[in-house]
Amino acid sequence: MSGYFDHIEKIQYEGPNSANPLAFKYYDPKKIVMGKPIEEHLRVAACYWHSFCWDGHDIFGAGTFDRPWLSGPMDQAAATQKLDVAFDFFDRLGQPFFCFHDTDVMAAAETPREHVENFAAIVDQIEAKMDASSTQLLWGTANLFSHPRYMAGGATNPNPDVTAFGALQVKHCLEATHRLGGSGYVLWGGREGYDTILNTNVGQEMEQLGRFMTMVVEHKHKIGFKGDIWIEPKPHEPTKHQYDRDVGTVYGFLKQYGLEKEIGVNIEPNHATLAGNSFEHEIEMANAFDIFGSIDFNRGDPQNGWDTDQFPHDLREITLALYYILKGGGFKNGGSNFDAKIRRQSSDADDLFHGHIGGMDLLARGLMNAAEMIEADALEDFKKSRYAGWESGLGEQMLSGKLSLSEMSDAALKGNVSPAVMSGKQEMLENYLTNAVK
Ligand code: XUL
Ligand code: CO
Repeated sequence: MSGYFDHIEKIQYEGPNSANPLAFKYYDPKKIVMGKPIEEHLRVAACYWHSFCWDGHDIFGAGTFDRPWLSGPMDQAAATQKLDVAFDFFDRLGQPFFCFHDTDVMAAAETPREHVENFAAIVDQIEAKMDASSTQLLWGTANLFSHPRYMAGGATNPNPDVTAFGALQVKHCLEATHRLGGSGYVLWGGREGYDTILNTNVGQEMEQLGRFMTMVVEHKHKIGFKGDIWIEPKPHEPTKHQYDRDVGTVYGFLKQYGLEKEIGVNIEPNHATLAGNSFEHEIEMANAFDIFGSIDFNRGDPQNGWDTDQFPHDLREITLALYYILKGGGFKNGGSNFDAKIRRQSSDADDLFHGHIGGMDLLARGLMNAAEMIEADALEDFKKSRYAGWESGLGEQMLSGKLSLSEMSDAALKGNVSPAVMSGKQEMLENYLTNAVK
């Protein structure tokens, strides 16, 4: 008990008719959907950074939240207090998982040795906390973007000494993730990109990134970590161009370095929309390439062109996302991390609960909708008939490599028919989705 959340009772499932804002209306963890409890489908996680490391400051103003552990230097005592508060929150919410960056949890460090010592000290404490709690680690990650040393990137820095510091952080964080039983390890390339092409050797930086990722994979196998490694795509912010801009780009990069069977993706909706993609497009691209891993659930704001990291609230979008996640086989080592922060004016301690409760209820509703859609799968049936031509005859022969371009062309000449148009039935399918969102 940290004392910080003492006024908040443990959050319970009370059902859709409850008027209690501090209760789950839909997230009934043990309820069976498609043969599995909701909690096992969703594997919901809270993130450490937005929930416990941010005091509400923005570029125009100071912190607005009362977070005593953030009021002074981030020394060992403050890191310990933060950990107490975080686990108090997880326990009251009944949170199955959490995610962290190394620098979120530890006392601040300047030198490599200090980093190793301070991180090791807090990992011991995290392990003790986890032993006394039901909250598990979903994934860990190293922060290679906040410290000024990383202003020109971690793996893609022009100075190999900076990359060596990054290697030290990743090595220790990957080992800690393994030790704490995490099921994934994330690499988000926040500054693995550039601000101006005038000072940047793109080809050189890609080579550095390719080798760095390969080293991470080699180390994973060396230490026997059985979880997954995921790259988190994002097109820009903080840098103008980030190399891991979206799922398709990440797949091309993985193929180039022979890593497509070793590394998957952690998809974030607000990153997808910043890249000009929809959330469901990114999920389906990952399914198509067989690199789907995990999700950082959040949303942007259509009027703002940056990563606002808000808690999700669009049931139609979440239903569709969960439909495609389930169609791809659902989460395995991955899960639903809320990489989301409450707004700067949400300054009460209980606002953190409202954000997570709303997000978890929304995911549970989306999951139930998606499961119903799959039961009588009108979208699948429609697509099956739409693409039926590719299962036999000319379509099958082309796909199985039996026809050359000339033979395909000859087949068109031989039949000499102008193919009939076939309706895509967009409105009918959109109506179907609208009616499936309950
Ligand atoms: C930044 C972002 C990160 C990653 C982890 O946009 O999403 O918090 O999730 O480094
Ligand atoms: Co994220």
